Amino acid sequence: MEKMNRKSSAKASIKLSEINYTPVLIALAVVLLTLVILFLWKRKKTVRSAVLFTGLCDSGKTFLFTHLCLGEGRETFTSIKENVGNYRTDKGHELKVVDVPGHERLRGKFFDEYKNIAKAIVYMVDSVTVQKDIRDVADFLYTILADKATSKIPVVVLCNKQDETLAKSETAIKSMLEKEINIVRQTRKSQLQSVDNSSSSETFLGKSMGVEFEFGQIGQRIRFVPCSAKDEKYDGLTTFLETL
Ligand SMILES: Nc1nc2c(ncn2[C@@H]2O[C@H](COP(=O)(O)OP(=O)(O)OP(=O)(O)O)[C@@H](O)[C@H]2O)c(=O)[nH]1
Ligand SMILES: [Mg+2]
Repeated sequence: MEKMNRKSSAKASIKLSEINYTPVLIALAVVLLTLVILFLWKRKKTVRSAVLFTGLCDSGKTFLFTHLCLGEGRETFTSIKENVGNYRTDKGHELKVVDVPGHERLRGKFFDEYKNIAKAIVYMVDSVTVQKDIRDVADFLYTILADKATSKIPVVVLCNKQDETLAKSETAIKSMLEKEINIVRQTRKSQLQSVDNSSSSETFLGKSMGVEFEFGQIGQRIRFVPCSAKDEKYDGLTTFLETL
């Protein structure tokens, strides 16, 4: 009996030593490598590294971008694609700046493309035409502020073209936008009621529908800064960029 047992255990040990583990080890290595690559890729995608210049057409985004990142003011044309450059702060900190087109058919698409890597948003406003375009200016700002992807990053509403005599001040622009956001909020609510909003990435802005909207009601850091890219007066913006 003991003889038989010894025989069978010898057979088993021979079989185990005969197994070739190389393919199993290769498969494990491949799985592990894929997981590491996926992890790194996802991390890279969500690293917030860019300052996003956005806003309506003609507000001066590309003009300011060329000043800040290329060190010169250039004649600009309506952008159809983004400009990416680097800005070095006074403290020597390098920041990636992305200037995206403001055309109504493009701005939403570009915002969606860059919102997950944005570490701050510069929302550029043409202070001369803001009153005429207030619906669009407020609507796009609402989209940005209500988006969960950007709700934790600071926003600067840069009130450009202050060199023009008809330019509205940053305080006037702020209160104009607060009034208009009440209307935008109402419109969005009715739109959401007519569709399934369970997967919406949009949050409600402000206290409640019955309370007039004020920027102070939202937790996000938002400031209104005057600017004239033409006269190279953008100290408020560069001071903000130092804090990033
Ligand atoms: N008066 C005045 N004009 C400015 C200022 N900044 C930009 N502009 C002018 O505004 C116009 C539009 O500027 P752009 O930089 O092309 O505007 P944009 O926001 O990039 O526009 P899109 O690319 O269409 O989204 C240009 O003619 C600029 O010269 C400013 O501070 N003052
Ligand atoms: Mg442009």
